[in-house]
Amino acid sequence: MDRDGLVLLWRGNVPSRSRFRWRLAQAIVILEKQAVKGGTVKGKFRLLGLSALVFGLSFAAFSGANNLLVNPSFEDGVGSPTGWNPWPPQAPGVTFRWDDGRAHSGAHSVCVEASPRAFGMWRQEVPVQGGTVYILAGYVGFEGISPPGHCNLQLVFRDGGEKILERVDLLAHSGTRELAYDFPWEVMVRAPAGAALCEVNLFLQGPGVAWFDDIVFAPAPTGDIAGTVASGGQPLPGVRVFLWGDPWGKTYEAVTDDQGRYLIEGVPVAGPRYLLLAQKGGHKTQPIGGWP
Ligand SMILES: [Ca+2]
Repeated sequence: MDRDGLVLLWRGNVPSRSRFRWRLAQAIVILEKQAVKGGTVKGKFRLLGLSALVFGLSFAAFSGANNLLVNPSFEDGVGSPTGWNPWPPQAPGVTFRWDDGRAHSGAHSVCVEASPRAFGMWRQEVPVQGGTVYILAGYVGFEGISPPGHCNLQLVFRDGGEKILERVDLLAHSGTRELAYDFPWEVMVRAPAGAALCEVNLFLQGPGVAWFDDIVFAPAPTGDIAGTVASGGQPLPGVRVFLWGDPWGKTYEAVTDDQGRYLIEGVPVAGPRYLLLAQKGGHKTQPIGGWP
């Protein structure tokens, strides 16, 4: 921070290998500090009401309450899994199976087997809203995949006219592995503006075999961040407070009221990789807080 009047209240952990990879947030953070040239700025904030959401996220995701996918565990269907379609429909060198011999939960998963350079995927299309942050996770297993062959979960966002707006490929796998959870921290991505539809693709490029089970595609839980900013023990009105980080893809902003209070609403629970900043003329730049 090198601008006068911009105070770093707290900064989250940023060890990501991918901009879509997140750890869960600390539920409560309180900061107090710190003398700066030209005045004392004291910042406090806490995450309100997030702890249950945060710590329940991995399990809540599988409760089905928020999952937008139909038949995410592939247990329903007659002859083929309800809600899911193989694509492309005619794919030389590709076999699609509704597998009853391997599963993470229940009795079924879906399977794709492909010869070298052939590719195929199980697909479900889901209505989405541009600007909303979604989580994606699921169980992926594979056998005998040789690079450049790979399998992964994939999102393709389209507008109302079906034009592709953005494609998001999660970590690609090759080799052999039993069904295991992708991704332990969940992956979050903001739907681009104008998005109306998202394909959730369970993708394989051969050679090899891939299995998928218990897929979750859901709006990320959100919470509010509130706190106060004070100077010399007195509430400081008119302070601009920013929350800034990926994968939100935008800055959340609030201005403190005459009691020095601010409230930032509807923030996706995707911490703790973000910066919380406060800015007011007459106060000097000063880092506070640090790595949790
Ligand atoms: Ca299943």
